[in-house]
This record gives sequence, structure tokens and C-alpha cells, in this order.
Amino acid sequence: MIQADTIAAIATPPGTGGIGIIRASGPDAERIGQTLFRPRKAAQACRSHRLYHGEIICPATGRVLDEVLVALLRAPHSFTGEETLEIHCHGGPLICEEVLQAVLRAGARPAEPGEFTRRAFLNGRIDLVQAEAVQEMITARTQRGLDLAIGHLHGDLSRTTGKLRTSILDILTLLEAEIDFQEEDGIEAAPREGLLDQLRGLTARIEELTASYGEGRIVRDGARVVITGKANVGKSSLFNRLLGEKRAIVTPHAGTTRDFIEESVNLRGIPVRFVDTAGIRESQDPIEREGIDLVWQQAAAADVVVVLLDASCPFTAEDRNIVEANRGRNLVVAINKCDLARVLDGSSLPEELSGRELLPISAKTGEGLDALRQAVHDAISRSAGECRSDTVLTNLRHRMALERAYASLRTAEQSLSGGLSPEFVAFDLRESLGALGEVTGQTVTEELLDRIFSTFCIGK
Ligand SMILES: Nc1nc2c(ncn2[C@@H]2O[C@H](COP(=O)(O)OP(=O)(O)OP(=O)(O)O)[C@@H](O)[C@H]2O)c(=O)[nH]1
Ligand SMILES: [Mg+2]
Repeated sequence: MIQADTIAAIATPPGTGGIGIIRASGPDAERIGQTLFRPRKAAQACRSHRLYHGEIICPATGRVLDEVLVALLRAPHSFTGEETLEIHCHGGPLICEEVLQAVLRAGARPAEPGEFTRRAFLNGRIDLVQAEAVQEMITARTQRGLDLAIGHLHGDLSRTTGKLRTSILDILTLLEAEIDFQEEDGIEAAPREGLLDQLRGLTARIEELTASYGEGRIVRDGARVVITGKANVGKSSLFNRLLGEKRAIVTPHAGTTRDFIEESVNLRGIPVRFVDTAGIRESQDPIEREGIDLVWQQAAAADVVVVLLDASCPFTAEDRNIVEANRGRNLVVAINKCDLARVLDGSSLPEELSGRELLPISAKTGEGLDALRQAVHDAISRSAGECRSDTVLTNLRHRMALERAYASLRTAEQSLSGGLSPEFVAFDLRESLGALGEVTGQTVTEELLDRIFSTFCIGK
């Protein structure tokens, strides 16, 4: 499925750097190289996968654009599976742009976002899971995220779905033989109990996989942790501590924070977005009230809510209000200002907090902060759910396809146990095969490919 035209783009990030790489892929790559590149040592035959030193020349004027290293990667031994030219020039934005323009004038067209990877997929170099893993690797924010992406690139999810497909195909083949030969004598129907067992095994495996998305989503997108509490409890002080920088304004005045402020950190391998919010209190100030409305919205969208109490003052109606409004959420409760004389009376705390760990902390001295980080980490893991699968889903698209495969398999299971004719069962098995095929891209539409690759960067 080699594409007819040659695409080109700057493959390195925008800005200045030691080197910049311009990449061209397609049937004209070698010819473009010959047009633009003047090797230092003349009359060398160009060998694939070797770096050659020389200059890039503007063919119209003969002007030297840059001193470069170039490599030609002959098809099919390149990332895209096509003939690929790489020009390693000096990493200045103007130089890269000029070299790219020269490549385009020599006959390439600008690549769309993700088009190199799309070609790698279309040419069968990688499947769709692997193509998506490339992007996931580039955007990974933690080691765990990177590890999962590398696992996908190496085909762990592709192998898992491949095995599921093979098992379904085996069952389907049996049933289709029954359908084809049911008129003939001597063809026994396959024992239903055995087939049902196999189907149950498959649905259990898919269930394990879809459940792993809880962890995968958090590793990939991060968790949202909202800090809430009455005015002046020290939310912004804690927020700054957690970030390790003075990001939010801290003052002794209640009502300092109005808007919510958010910032990401790597919390023991999980990308976490902490959100500092306005203090909850009765206020006549319309700006502050607006900010307080936002707190409730933020808390509702959080993976974890940190409720902060103040050790240096009694439990108030606002505290109660906050605890009640967050009932049922994934909470971490901490008592701040434990460096001051304790006024907060444990016996005045509401029912909801009894039996719950209340972490003593001081945003001022840093005391208890490690325990708080651990508690937030544990709460995030709780919200991710238990992950028993060795393959972890990180992509919502994969999860949705697997859920469809699961639903069809369950219907097949019901039809089979209900004694329906094998045609019905076979129909649902085929549906589940289609859904599984979408994960790796065996069954995809052009539209889906557009959607996936448009999120990629140009040059990848
Ligand atoms: N002693 C002591 N003071 C603290 C501690 N944490 C915060 N403070 C002080 O409490 C006051 C309020 O702190 P902030 O961090 O602004 O509190 P906040 O909850 O963000 O307040 P609002 O934004 O107004 O709702 C400041 O004077 C802080 O220095 C602490 O652990 N111990
Ligand atoms: Mg504040």
C-alpha cells in the first residue's frame, strides 16, 4: 500500500537545539536527496542506513543552506516502510525551515500531523495500538506511563487481543461447520458446556482488561486532587508546599484565594494535578461567592478531595458543611496548623469523620507532608481500582472497543446457553471479532484514522 507522494516535515521540536532533523518519506525521497545534497567526498554510491557528510544546496541559486549529515533509509527498512530521507542540520528554527522549504520545492508536500506514523500503520510496519503507543511514549509524563507505552509499542496489548481473536475464531469455526453441515447426518453439535466455558473464560479476560483502564487512565492523564476547606485553613500554603514553589498567594486574611489554581506534579510516579480553591465561608462579595461556587464544581470532578481542617480553631459550621458536601467522595482529611496549640476538639467532629484517619500536618513546618502525599497516592490508587491484568489499557478508544467485544460475547453466551440456533451465536461472535479488530486496526474506517492521527504532532 505504498503511498504515491512524498511527505516532509521537521521532525525535531520547534526552537533551538544542537541539531534539527528534516524527514521526508515516499517514493521521491532519494531523488530529493540527490537534488539537494552535495557530499564532501564526491562519487560515493549512496548506501542505505549510512550517514553522509556534506552540504544542502539551494538548487535554484547554488547557495549553501547548511552543513549537514544525511541518511537514506531504503524501503522497507524505515519507520514508515517507505524510502526515507533524513537531513540532520544545525538546530536553528530558521535553518530547519529553509531546509524544509528546499525539500518541499524539490517535490515533497508538507506532512499532516501524525502522517509518518499513519504511513507506518498503512504499510503494515506497526498496528494501530503500536501507532498510538508512539504518541503515548512522546507525551508520557511519568516512568510508569512510559513503561506502559513501551509495552504497547512492543505489542503486549496487540498480542493479548490477538489471542482473544484466535480463541473466538476457533469457536466460530466449530459453529460454522455445524451450520453448514447440519442437514447432513453424522455431524454432532459441539458440546455446549465446553463452548460456554470457553466463552466465560474470554469474557472474564476482557473484564480484567477493561478494569485495568482505571489505572491506565490515571497513569496517562493524571489524577485531579482538589484541596478544599474553610477560609484561612492553609489550603494555599499546603498547595505551595506540595508543588515546592510559591505558586498561590498566602496571606493571614481569610478569603485570599478567589479563583481556583491548578498545577501538575509527579507524585510517586503518578502525574497529579493539584487544585487550590477559594475558602468556603459566608460572603457578601460577589467575586468570592463566584469562587466558592467553583469549589463545588471542582470537588465534583475530582479523583480525590483533600479536606483541610484547622487544629488551631474549633470545628465550625463551615467545616461541617464541607464534610457533608463531600460525602461519598474519595477523601483525604488532614488537620493543618498542628504546629500551633491544639484547639480543635476531636469529640466535636461529625459522624462521617469517626474512624477515619485524620492526618496531622503543618503546611508551615512541613510536618506530616510525606504521610499526606502517601495518603493522596493511596486514595488515587483506590479510585483507579484493583488492576489484576498484566496488560494495562491506557486508551479510552481501546476500552470502548473491548467493551463492545465483551457485550457481544455475553450475548453469544446467553444465546448458546438458551439453546438458540448456532446462527445467532455466530453472529455475535463475528461482532466481537470486529470490535477486537478495531483495537489493533484490522477493522477501521478512514474517519477513525483521521481522528486518531490528527492528535499527533507534525513530523511524527
Ligand atoms: N502556624 C501555621 N500557620 C499556617 C499554616 N498553614 C497556613 N498558615 C497561615 O495561615 C494563613 C492562611 O494561609 P493560606 O494558605 O492563605 O490559607 P487559605 O486556606 O489558602 O486561605 P484562603 O485562600 O483565604 O481561603 C497564613 O497566614 C498562613 O501563613 C500552618 O501549618 N501553621
Ligand atoms: Mg488560599
